Amino acid sequence: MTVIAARDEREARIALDFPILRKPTSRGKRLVYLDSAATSQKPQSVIDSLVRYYSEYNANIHRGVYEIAELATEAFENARAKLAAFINAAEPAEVVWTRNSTESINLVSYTWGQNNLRPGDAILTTQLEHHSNLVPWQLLAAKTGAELRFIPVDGNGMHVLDDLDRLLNGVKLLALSHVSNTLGTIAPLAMLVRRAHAAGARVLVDAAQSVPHMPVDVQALDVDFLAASGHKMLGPTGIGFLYGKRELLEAMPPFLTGGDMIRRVEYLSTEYNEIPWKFEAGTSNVADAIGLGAAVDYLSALGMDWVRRHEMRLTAYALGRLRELAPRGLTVYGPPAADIENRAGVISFNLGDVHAHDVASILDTEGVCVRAGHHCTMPLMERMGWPATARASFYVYSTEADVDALIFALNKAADIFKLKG
Ligand code: 7TS
Repeated sequence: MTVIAARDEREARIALDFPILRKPTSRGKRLVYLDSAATSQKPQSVIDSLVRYYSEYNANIHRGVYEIAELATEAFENARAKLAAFINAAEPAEVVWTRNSTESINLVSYTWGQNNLRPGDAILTTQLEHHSNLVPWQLLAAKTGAELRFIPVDGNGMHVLDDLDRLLNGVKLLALSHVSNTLGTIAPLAMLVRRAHAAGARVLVDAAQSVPHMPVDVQALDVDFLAASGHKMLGPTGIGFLYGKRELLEAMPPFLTGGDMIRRVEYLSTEYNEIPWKFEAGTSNVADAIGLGAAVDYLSALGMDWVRRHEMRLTAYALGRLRELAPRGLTVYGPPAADIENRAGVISFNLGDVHAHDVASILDTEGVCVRAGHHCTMPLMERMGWPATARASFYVYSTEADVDALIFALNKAADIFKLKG
């Protein structure tokens, strides 16, 4: 049984590439997956690439001289080159494989951070950050004696930049998310990078929610480091990457040590490998790197401009339809609907006083998957005074029919909780 529902033929065709979307829920409902900010679904081509690797050329890389080992090494390095081209890195060596955004950010904090920060320096971040781009800097500040500062946000979750010059004074690192995973706010990145560089700071971008959803050009943006996760961009779990400018990566000490990251080892000393392998100790996640390469192929074929336009259209449609529920107590958070240019396909909301978890549980009975809670941004929730929100998030396979299913299920929740309408 095919249970895809879409208004547009192209949308329907994309959804058909994702086998999980064709499988009804245990209640016999169509799966309406609106939690892509947590993790994305995987197209058949990515799943096939993993099966092909394991069934046809599984071998350890960078050491075998036999045919399948050479095939595995070539596919692994090819995936790195595809990713480098995808974000327009100057060369593949500037892309280091990690497990995810979290590991990428920790890598920079432990290596670059511990070697470049001292008492009197400052790290600047924002009030919007995911814990992954906050806790590493808290730790670094505690270890080095540096001060941790925050760019504030207003009630809509938009950056407040009036005081930027003062905030940037003495800053060695600006570490910020490109897109907020809770509110969908898109940071004015190009301007912030320019201002940070003018103040003598390096910039790390947490791109976990941007690289999957819009064109990101690391050279045009001139960012120093950028972190992202494969699983949020149609790729497998357990693989992510860190982009870093060559001169920075070369000057940094290794993070983890062991096999593969060495050129020559003696009993008492070691000469490290060149970048990017200096940062890839131990057997790499070969299969998932190759799978992420297949995901990059899929996204490149769609075109990232199309992906962004698709999500903008869908977000505008969803914000319009959610307004219908305002009389029943539905509140939408984040940048205003008119500001669609500054908003990604992430919509946080609450339905009256009903706890977001209860709303999400009722939506689940209709096959609609949303996340509820603090979204790993507890300080932001505290700043906004919200105990929790429910969050719908879109991706390439999301359709207007998915939004319609969300609205239908929200009306059901409002009926159950006897909210007027
Ligand atoms: N940064 C941002 C902006 C994120 O949204 C996430 C994950 C991370 C970092 C961490 O990514 P990881 O792959 O290393 O775990 N965000 C979410 C989310 O919003 N719901 O589940 C995970």
